[in-house]
Amino acid sequence: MTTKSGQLNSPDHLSKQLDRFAIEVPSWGFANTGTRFGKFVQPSAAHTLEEKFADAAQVHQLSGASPSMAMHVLWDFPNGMHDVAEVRDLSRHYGIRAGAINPNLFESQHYKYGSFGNPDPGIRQQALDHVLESVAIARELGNVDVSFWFADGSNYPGTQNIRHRIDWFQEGLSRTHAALAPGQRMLVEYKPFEPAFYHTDIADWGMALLFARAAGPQAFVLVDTGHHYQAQNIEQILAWLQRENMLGGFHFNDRRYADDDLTLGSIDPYQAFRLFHEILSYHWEHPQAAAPAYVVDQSHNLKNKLEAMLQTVLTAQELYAKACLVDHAQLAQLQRECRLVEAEECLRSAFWTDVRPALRTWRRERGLPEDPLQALRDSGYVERMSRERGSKYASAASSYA
Ligand code: PSV
Ligand code: MN
Repeated sequence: MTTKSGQLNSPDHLSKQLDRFAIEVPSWGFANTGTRFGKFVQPSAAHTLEEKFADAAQVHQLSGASPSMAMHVLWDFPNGMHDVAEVRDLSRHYGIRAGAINPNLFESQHYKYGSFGNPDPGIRQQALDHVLESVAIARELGNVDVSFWFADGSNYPGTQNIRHRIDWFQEGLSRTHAALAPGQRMLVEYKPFEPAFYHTDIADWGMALLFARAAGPQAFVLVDTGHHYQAQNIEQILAWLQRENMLGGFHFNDRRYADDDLTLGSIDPYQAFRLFHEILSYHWEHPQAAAPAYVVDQSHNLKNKLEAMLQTVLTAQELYAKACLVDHAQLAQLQRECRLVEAEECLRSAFWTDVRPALRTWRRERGLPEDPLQALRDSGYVERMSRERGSKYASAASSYA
C-alpha cells in the first residue's frame, strides 16, 4: 500500500515491523486462577513451572510473537534463588526466555495492612527482603525487569496515614533501586482501586512517576490497561510518560467495567490500536528511544487458558500491525494544518484496514501456521494436556469442587 505522503507501508515494511514485535506472556495466565467468587478449574491448566513453560512454548511456536514469559516469585520460585538453575534449564529446553520477575507482595497473611506501606517496620522489612531476593533472581536470569504491583491501600477514611505510607513506600522503592545491577530496570505499576477500596498507595501514573523518579534512573512506570477509571485517556498518559522517558512497560488486557482482565481487543480494539499508535508515533519521532516492554496481563476463568493466550497474542499482533500502517508523516502534516476530519480519517483508515492477509503471508514466509488457532486445535495439544494433567492432578481438582 502506498500512502499519499509517499511513505511506503509496503508488505515488506510491515513484515519488518512484525519481525520486531514481541509480547511477553504471563506464567499466571496458564494456571488455574479465577475470580474472588471461585474458580472453574481446567484439566489442561498448568500446575508446575515446567508446564507453564511448555504452554508458553506452544503459544510462541504457533504465533512466533511471544518469546518470553513473566513470572511471579512466590508461585514460580517457591525456593527463591535455589530455583534459578531450574528456570534457566527450562528456558533453554523450551526456547522461552525468562521475562519480568514479579515479587508477590499480597498473598502472605502478613500483608493484611500492606507491604511497603505497612505501619509495622518488621513487615516492611519482610517485604523488602522478598523484593531484594526478587531483584537477585532477576539479575541471575540476565538482568530482566523486576515488575512491581502493590495491593497496598486502605478501605476506610481515617484508618491509615496516607502521607506516612508515601514515605515508607519511597524508602522501600529507593532501597530496592540501590540493589539493582547496572542496566537492570524496575517497573512501578499503579492501580486506582481493588483490592483496596478507599485509597491505594500507588493509585495513578502521577504517583508511580514520582515514586520511580525519586527511586532512581533505572526505575520506570508500568501502565496496565485495566488500571484506570472509566473514560480515562490512556494514550495521553503514554504520551506524557514517553515524553518524560519514563514508560517502562505496558500490561495488555481489555475491560468493560474495571480491571476485568478480558482478552485484549475483545471489548474495545480501537483502544488497543490507539495505544500501539501512540507508542509507534513517538518512536517515529524518536527512533533511538527505548521500546517499552509489551506484556499480557490476563487470566481466564471461562475460556480455555491456552487458547485465550494464543488468541491474545494474535490479536496484539493484528492491532499492532494496523498501527504500523498509520502514515506518520501524513498525519503530522494534517495535524499541523488542523485538517481535522482528514487527520482522523488517516488514523481510522489504518485501523479499518484488514491486515489478516498480510499476517497470513508473514506467517507462511516464516514457516508458521497461517491460522494458529486452528493449528492449535488440530494439534490436539489441549486435549492431550487435559488427559495427562487431568489424571495427574485429579485429587487437586476434586478438592476445588
Ligand atoms: C492485579 O491487578 C494484577 O493484575 C496486576 O495488574 C499485576 O500486574 C498482576 O496482577 C500480577 O501481579
Ligand atoms: Mn498488571
